[in-house]
Amino acid sequence: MNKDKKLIKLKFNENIQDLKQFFAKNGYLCINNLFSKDAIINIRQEICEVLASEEIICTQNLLKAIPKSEPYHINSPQSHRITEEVMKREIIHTLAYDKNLLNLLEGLLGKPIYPHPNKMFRVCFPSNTKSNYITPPHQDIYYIKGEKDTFTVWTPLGNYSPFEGSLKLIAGTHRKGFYPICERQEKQFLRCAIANISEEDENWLSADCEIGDCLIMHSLTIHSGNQNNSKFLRLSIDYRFSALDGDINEEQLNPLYFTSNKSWEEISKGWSKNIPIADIPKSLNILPKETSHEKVLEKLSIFTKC
Ligand SMILES: O=C(O)CCC(=O)C(=O)O
Repeated sequence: MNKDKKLIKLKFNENIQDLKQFFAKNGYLCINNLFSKDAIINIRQEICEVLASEEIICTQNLLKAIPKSEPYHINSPQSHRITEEVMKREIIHTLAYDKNLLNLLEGLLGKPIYPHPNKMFRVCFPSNTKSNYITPPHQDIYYIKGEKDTFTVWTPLGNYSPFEGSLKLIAGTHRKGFYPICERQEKQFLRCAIANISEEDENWLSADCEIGDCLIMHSLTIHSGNQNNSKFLRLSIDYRFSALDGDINEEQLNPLYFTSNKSWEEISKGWSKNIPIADIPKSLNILPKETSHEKVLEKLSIFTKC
């Protein structure tokens, strides 16, 4: 039984000043029913098709996502193949332009927002498989760099409680700067700079999510996966957004695993809508990926002073 307290869920059409105040204080917004359930189920279906074609899940009852293989390794040829196939699915990218989402993020930031072309999806295996497939505690700013006021939007592709491996976070950590990084422990499977914070900390809050919900976090908010105790894969996608006229790390403009995969032009061939994924707005200030964390932390934030 997971002993974490629960994240507070809010509605996207609540007063924007109230939402902004909540976000500035807590570093997160857990929004109920932001996306259409059909859109999320369609994304899930497409990811499941890719996983089935790689024999990761059983093809009968595709949407149940029962694994039939051991976890594949991040950065393995199989993981690159899966990523490329998933990223070719137009529907993964169109969701980042959802009107409700963009209105909400622009309302929080108070200026036009830019959906980062680089997107992630997660396949979290049950804890009874060989590897411990939990995302350890971290702050996204470590990887994303660019603007301090970058939003992570984590979207579950199923109904996930902490038992099924939903996300958890510590509210208010975005106001405490950069947490020291600790050594990777042997049991930790994912390549990730782990924030030095105890799993036993009593301030962890876990999400209890339904299809259509999403979790918006500040780039400095400490968050982590929960162990997936179910027998199904936990599937999710995560996007990043920041000011259209702000700094951005060049890596955020590329597809995931750019070096081993294809360009946006190749990935987006045949898409029906004109998603401006390869058109980089002139208003952005592109920073080299080697930019230091010190430089990023010098940036101002409208959310960290409350
Ligand atoms: O889904 C997960 O396990 C991790 C998600 C995450 O860390 C993120 O969206 O930044």
